[in-house]
Amino acid sequence: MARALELAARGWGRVAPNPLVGAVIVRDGVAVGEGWHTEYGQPHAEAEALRAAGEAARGATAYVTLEPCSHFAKTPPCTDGLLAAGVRRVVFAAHDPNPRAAGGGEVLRAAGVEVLGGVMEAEARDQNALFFHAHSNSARPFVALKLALTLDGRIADHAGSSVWITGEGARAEVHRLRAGFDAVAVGSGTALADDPRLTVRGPVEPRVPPTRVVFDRTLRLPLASRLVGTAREVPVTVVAGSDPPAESAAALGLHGVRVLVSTGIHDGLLALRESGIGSVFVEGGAKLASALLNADVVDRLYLFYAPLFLGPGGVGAFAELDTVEIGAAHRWRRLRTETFGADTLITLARHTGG
Ligand code: AOF
Ligand code: ZN
Repeated sequence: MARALELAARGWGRVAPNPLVGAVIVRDGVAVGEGWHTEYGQPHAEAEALRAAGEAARGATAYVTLEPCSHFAKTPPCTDGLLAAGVRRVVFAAHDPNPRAAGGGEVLRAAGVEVLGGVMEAEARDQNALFFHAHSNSARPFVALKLALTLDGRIADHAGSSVWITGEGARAEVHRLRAGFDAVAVGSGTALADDPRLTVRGPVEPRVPPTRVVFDRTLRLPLASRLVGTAREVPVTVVAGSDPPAESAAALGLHGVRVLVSTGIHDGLLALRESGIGSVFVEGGAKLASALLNADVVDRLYLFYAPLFLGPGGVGAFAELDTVEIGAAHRWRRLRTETFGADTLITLARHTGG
């Protein structure tokens, strides 16, 4: 199953809004076929692994990271494929939250296949957190917050310069992460200070380029910014406050920028979801990061720590967080620690599956 999860990860950036899924067919203790969901609309992981295994699948065990589907949609049901191939046993990680496709476990069991579900389920749910969120009853997008920090929690020096905190490896990882989200967002302060592009320029080319989002209550985003200048190539959405300056809204609209009106951060997220954005990768700055954390709407944290200090004059990432007593503070769940050159990435989840 660990191998199947590894394979599933290869679909990052290519399969959303469908899930990352991996599968391994094992016979007599030997992997005879591997597969993963490579591309939205293409064959499911099980079908790929069965194709690779061929006749060797007869009497074998299939390990799949998601309960095999039982529905006809873009592709025929994987339950049919597994039965036709003569697989004797199916082990899956997470139960399918998609009501249209779920129930494959029962279908297989009724057909005489030995079925075991829930193996490495937590890992599988963490890997597919965006998919599980989309099938939850939450009305807002999945929110990930990424920050590049110094050891003393600064995201910029006293002059506001932030570009060189983390190194090249960490920056490449940020681009890889961006590719898996529907949107990449910053606050207006960061948009003004850095004039970012927020495009994906890394190891994974996203199937659909993420929408660039700016949380910009009073529509300060300059028409001359790189974001506005490229809004017709890769979409830009601005989340404004409830009464944005009409002239700015009209001018942004003329440049191809979508302006959403909101009464606050939570409402802004709902508006994004209504506009079709199921997941947002937020990259700061400090004000937006604190606002999201204070509103308790961050599902996942990607904290890149670079080995330097900038001192109290630097811009603190968390300066505007609400103060809480130690007994009441929420403890995040660590998913991973990884290193990228001199930098360390700590990935944390808010909830189970977050
Ligand atoms: C995938 N890839 O490897 C597996 C999936 O829209 P469809 O027809 O491709 O079906 C999507 C559903 O199928 C998905 O929501 C999930 O419930 C199930 N399994 N989907 O895209 C896969 N195994
Ligand atoms: Zn399937």
